[in-house]
Amino acid sequence: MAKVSIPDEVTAIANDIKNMKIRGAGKIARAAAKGLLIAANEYKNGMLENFLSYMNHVADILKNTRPTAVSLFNAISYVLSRLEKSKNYIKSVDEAKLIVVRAANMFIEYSLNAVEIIGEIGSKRISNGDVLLTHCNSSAAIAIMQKAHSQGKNIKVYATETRPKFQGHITARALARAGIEVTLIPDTAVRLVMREVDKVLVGADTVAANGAVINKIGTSVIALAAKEANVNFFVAAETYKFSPTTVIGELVVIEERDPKEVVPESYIRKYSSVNIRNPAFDVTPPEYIDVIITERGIIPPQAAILILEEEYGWAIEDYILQATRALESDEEAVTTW
Ligand code: RUB
Repeated sequence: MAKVSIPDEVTAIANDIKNMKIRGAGKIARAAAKGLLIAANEYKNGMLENFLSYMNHVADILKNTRPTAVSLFNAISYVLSRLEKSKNYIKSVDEAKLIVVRAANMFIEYSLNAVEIIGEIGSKRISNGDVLLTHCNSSAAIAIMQKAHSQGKNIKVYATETRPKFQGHITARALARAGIEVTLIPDTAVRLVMREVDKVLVGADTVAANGAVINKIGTSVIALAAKEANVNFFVAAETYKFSPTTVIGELVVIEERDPKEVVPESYIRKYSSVNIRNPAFDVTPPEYIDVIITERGIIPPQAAILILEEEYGWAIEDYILQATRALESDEEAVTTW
């Protein structure tokens, strides 16, 4: 295919995801869908034969931004699988563009609706007088707290600062704006305040087939402290945060970000002989999670596989087929050798 340029607006979306101007797994997914929509609309004077590879190229640029949140990959495959499935029937570029635009809009609408439904369903698990603790900045978790508050439940929330990028400050301000009593604490104060907490409520970047939840770094330590104190640990996650590739045993990649987010650039020279690591996410095992609140209902983490089968059965079959073929060709290579 001749080199096709990507619209500036799409490049800007990819950059914003990478440098975290757009962040949070749900927002990232919606931004990726919007990127595909813009790219389709901007495809000019191209041949239909090239449209699919152009869209795959745009998808690769968007996928190459942040590796952990599976919502990004699921949003892209939601849109592109619809194009792929209808490619033998499409007769013009305009028809192909329409499929992408419709699918992207459908995903965005589904996603916004899912967060609202999670708010509704999750609020039923919050009682009047509850003290909650949340980590990082999750729209799904915030939707639950806001809904519970709007139902007249008197709740108090501890919000962790969430080093090193301090997304907890965004959460604290959003909750305060909504009229909820919120206390901002350093991440290191979690175990101390846990004795006052009734429920921990966090979001998710990825839910694995075994029910493990991948979320902002520090989440798993909070889960440990909650378990120790016998405090319920709730996760709010839309179904497009469930990872189909984990069904065939793929591991979730944990993003490691620039050390300058831990030690600011102006100080970094003083640390030239210090190793600095900045992992952005960690894994909370299913044993530490009481429930996952999805737009399809509340499930124990061990039922994650059922959501995956229902939502991604078609994709999983493809992955299994691909994995079997890869295995067979490996075996063939070994025997030939
Ligand atoms: C954000 C984060 C959030 C989840 C869920 O990490 O870990 O808890 O993405 O958010 P980062 P939401 O700031 O590194 O993107 O519920 O809004 O999808």
